[in-house]
Amino acid sequence: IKDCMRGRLDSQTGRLVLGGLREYVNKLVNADRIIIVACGTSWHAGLVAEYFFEEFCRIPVEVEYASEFRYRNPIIREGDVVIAISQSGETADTLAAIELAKSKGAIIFGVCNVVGSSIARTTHAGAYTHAGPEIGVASTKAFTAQLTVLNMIALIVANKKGTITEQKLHELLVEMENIPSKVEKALQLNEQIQVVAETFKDARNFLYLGRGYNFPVALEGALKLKEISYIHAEGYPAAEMKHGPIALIDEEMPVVFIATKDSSYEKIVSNIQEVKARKGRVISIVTEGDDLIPKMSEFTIEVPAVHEALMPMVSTIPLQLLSYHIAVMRGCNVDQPRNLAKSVTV
Ligand code: F1P
Repeated sequence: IKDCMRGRLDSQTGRLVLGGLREYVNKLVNADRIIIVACGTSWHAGLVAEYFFEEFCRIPVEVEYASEFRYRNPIIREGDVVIAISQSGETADTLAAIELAKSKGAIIFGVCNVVGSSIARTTHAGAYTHAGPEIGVASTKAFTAQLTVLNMIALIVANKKGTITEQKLHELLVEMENIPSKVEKALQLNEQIQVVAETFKDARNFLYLGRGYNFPVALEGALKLKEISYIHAEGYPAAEMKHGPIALIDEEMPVVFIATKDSSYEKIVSNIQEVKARKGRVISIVTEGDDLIPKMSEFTIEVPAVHEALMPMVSTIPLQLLSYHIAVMRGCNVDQPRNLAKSVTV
């Protein structure tokens, strides 16, 4: 994250700069709509960005699976701008989605980790995440870095559009600068999370629930568990639970709530009550100092407080650790999960 942010705040002028956006930045500022295309974890980063861009830039955002987008005949109008997100920069579906959007006249921004990768080369402008090489196949630190860069882009656009006050911008930038130390704190939860992993390592299913900015985090937590532990897991918006997944809950079902202190806190407390009433086993990720949700949970993991729009960068960490420990305890190869490739190039 430090690398992502380095040099992004011009110390002379105090202005935000992202060199890779070049002359195209005004396309984003004047965009009528942003279409984000990506796959897997990168798609989840895109979902977080949807919340962030809509809140601070007031630009409508659509987040598309590149693997679907490329095979339909999407409507792209003048004024639409595409952002493609990819860790490897080589994902075939994302590349094909970019080519399709380009053929319809769209301007494409890339958010890639691998410098000089195919996606980085084919986009008009963009920014690298500089997360360093992902050793394992499953994306982890790339996700945090993608969120950092996407937030930076959104803040630059919001600043230029005037949809964010100077005070709010300053507040978010200060919070962003503090994220690395908060991530470090979250990593120290390791031993606590090992205990949770030990308890649930033989579970056959997991449910992950979150609201608002933590909804994509729920999806990402479930994906990490599937990818490296081979346990069936579903991520869902907590508010959607009553429209179906609630039927799955019984005394065997671990339910991970990403329930940090934010504007939907009270609502998620009711969702936890609904799960408890059906004897589901509640594991909650909460903000440090929360004294209500821990009383309702079998296990509680506390993460440092942070602005809700930035929370995904912190609340994802315990979920990654949980998947990691469960995978190791089940004897799975965390770096090279079965059936998965680092770059899905077909
Ligand atoms: C997309 C992705 C990863 C996932 C796995 C397969 O890759 O779905 O999120 O962890 O490696 O590919 P990318 O386009 O972000 O490189």
